[in-house]
Amino acid sequence: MEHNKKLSKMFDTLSDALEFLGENTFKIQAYRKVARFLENFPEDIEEYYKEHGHKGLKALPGVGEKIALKIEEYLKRGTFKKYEEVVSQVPMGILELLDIPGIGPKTIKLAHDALGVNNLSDFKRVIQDGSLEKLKGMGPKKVENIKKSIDMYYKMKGRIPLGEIFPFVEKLKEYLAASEYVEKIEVCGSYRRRKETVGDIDILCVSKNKDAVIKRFVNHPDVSRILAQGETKASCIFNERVQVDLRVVPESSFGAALQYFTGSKQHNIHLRTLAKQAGYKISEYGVYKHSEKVAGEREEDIYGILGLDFIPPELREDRGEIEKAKEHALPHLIERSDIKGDLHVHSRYSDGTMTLRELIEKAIKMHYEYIAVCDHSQSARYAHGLSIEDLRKKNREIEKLNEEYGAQILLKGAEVDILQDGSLDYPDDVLKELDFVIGSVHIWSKKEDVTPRILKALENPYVHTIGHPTGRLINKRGPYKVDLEKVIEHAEKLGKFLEINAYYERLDLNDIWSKRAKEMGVKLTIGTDAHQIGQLWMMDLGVYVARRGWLEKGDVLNTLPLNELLKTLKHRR
Ligand code: DGT
Ligand code: CA
Ligand code: CA
Ligand code: ZN
Repeated sequence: MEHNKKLSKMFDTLSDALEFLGENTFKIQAYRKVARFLENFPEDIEEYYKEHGHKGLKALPGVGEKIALKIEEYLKRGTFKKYEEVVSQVPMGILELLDIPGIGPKTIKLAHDALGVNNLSDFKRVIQDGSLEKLKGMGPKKVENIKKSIDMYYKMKGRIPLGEIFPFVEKLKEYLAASEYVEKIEVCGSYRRRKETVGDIDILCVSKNKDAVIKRFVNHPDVSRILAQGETKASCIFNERVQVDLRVVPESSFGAALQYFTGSKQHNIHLRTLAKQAGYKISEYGVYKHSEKVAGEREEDIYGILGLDFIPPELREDRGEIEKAKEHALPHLIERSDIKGDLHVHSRYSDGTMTLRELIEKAIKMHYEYIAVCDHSQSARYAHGLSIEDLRKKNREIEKLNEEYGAQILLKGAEVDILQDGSLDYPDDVLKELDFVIGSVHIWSKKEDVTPRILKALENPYVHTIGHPTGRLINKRGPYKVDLEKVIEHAEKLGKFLEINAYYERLDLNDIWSKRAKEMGVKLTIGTDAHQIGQLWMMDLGVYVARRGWLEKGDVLNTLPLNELLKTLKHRR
């Protein structure tokens, strides 16, 4: 799918560049449409082209003769002439600016034409000195939003969403573990703590042949650059995107190194202070008392010797876990195996690619008791929302399939838009026919506070949970304006739930807000928001968020077996 992504990005850049150059809008719209289509196209465009040829390309929505030729050219030579031509007319610094989500080509063009802005540092200067604000059509509000977008861009640049890197890291670990010389291997750092984004990847291993392991590492086919290569350490950039550090340590200090390099830094600092008070010294080599080594091989012992219970990596953020470990009062964290089903997936009925039959088969494969099929509602034109008639048709198909499989595996669900006035996008008598209802805000204006809409939606007796409660997209856009304390309070009062959306770019609610919800007495539902069969694994990511949020099995609705789940869902009405 690399080609889909890259080509989609190229069409986006092409449209941005054309817009910056002041070209005709019809073409630009066409390129943008293709970019969006490719982003979501479930098949590999190269495979598709091999099978269906030029004619097949033209059959795709938004693809005419000219665009088909561009795609073909790209598949042959990795780029296309139109792209090269246009992009070469735009200064490099402008291209970077165009890449920042939240700053449009029109604004950049304006700043370029009127103030000579050619790159990000020019742009920051004209924000600082107030000259951007004075331009026609700008003003303080707009500039404020641009500032926020730049901050976000800086903050996120380089940090990679956990879910994006996860499959790669697991494969790399397997690749290294396959060496006969690797005795133990563990990925540590923020990755092991399952933080929502990671800066770099830290791998630790034990080996009797350090040299062979380091060679195997730097010779991996995906290495684009070797940054450092020593006797016990190496650092490489993989796929021009992510830095991986490998350290080979002796068996006798593996536990200490694991503890040290898992972090977080704050957690380690706190732990060291505690150790000092008890007369110990901790380092990446072990725990020492009067220069005698008293622990180091096993990670549990590092905590044990200080009188602490073992602290799961997801909790190691210095948010009170060390105190709780001392009191033997750590939460018993939820496990992936506690999850009995997925409470948010989309089917082909709306904007997903899965048939209901594929979903039921997948549920069985994953040992799920249920999957709630929550397609978009009628006014969600952007996502092929279902008319009432189609929703009912889908419900009947679900009933028939469940009957065929002899169990209520697919639940009749919907992800219903919370409309401008807080009402829901289906009438109550339609919602009543559903097993599970998610209310979501999908459309909002920048200045709008959506809190009243969500509070009102919670009051609808048929709504069970609020989908992706903040609307943020990691690295792409911040949350909408919402007072989550109020939302949680209201959900608690009404006995409603809130969602941990496990889609890798959302992870919404996040760890901190999930913890807050639990503290305030609200349970969470976890759903992947999968649109394709290859996305249901993201339940893992949702469980990581829950664990980082200190949640236990009882805090998550979809740990319930089917019968109890259905009882709970009905009871809430
Ligand atoms: P990242 O890579 O930004 O997502 O975050 P981490 O937590 O993986 O941080 P990284 O890669 O810089 O370092 C890995 C671990 O090494 C970190 O979690 C804790 C440990 N560490 C790094 N620097 C220090 C330090 O100055 N003091 C202490 N106590 N530990 C450190
Ligand atoms: Ca790291
Ligand atoms: Ca590192
Ligand atoms: Zn949604």
